[in-house]
Amino acid sequence: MIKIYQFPTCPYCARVIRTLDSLGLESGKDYELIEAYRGTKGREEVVQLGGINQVPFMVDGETKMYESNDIIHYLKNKFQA
Ligand SMILES: N[C@@H](CCC(=O)N[C@@H](CS)C(=O)NCC(=O)O)C(=O)O
Repeated sequence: MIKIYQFPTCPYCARVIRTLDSLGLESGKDYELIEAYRGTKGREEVVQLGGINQVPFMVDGETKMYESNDIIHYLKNKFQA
C-alpha cells in the first residue's frame, strides 16, 4: 500500500491528499496516511527512509519521493485512466 507521510496543516500535503481523492483512491485500501509532524515517529521514518526532513513524502514499494508536484505527477501517471 502507498504510504503518504504528512500532517494536517501542511498545504503541500493537502494538495497530494486532494489528488488521492480526485483519483478515487481509498484510505486504508489504496493508501495509508502517516502523521509526520515535526518530532513524531512518522517524521523520524521520513528521515530514515528518504534522508530529507520534509513532507509530503511518499513510499510506494521501492519508490520513495518528496515534492508534492512530483508525487501528484506519479499518482496521476499510475492511476489516471
Ligand atoms: N516544495 C515542497 C515543499 C514542502 C514543504 O515545504 N513542506 C513543509 C511542511 S508544509 C516541511 O516539510 N517543512 C519542514 C518541516 O516541517 O520540518 C513540496 O511541494 O512538497
